[in-house]
Amino acid sequence: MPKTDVNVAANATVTTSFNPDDANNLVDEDTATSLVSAPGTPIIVDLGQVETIKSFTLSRVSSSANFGTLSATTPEILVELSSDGIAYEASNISVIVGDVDCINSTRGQTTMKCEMANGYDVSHIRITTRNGKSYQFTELEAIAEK
Ligand SMILES: [Ca+2]
Repeated sequence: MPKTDVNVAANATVTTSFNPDDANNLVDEDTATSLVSAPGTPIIVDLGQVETIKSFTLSRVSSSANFGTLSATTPEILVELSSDGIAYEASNISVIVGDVDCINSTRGQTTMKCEMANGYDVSHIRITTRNGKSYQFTELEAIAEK
């Protein structure tokens, strides 16, 4: 069987203490639904198991978004990856020198996308908006070949 790209974040379990009733909107594969973040409040996406992903894409509503400043220490949108839900490493989609390299990345008004070289084992993705900023996220996708 040839492998195909699968969005392993689809209908993952999303936990956040701000707007928790909207949490699933982040992973419902519908760009018309969204989850608004609160500064400093993490949004945790639990894939349910370790998946070897080759890319992830975080989309947001452009009208809500002044593009987060890419910063070594204080990114406005911090994206971190974990393979156990305990220890997280920052993706360099959001920090200049990340623990998790992107071989290709996109940082735009509505899209942050990171492609990783050899796949990366991930069970949890944590998104935290900072510096007093809130964003209206429409969808997180994490792509694995299956
Ligand atoms: Ca959505």
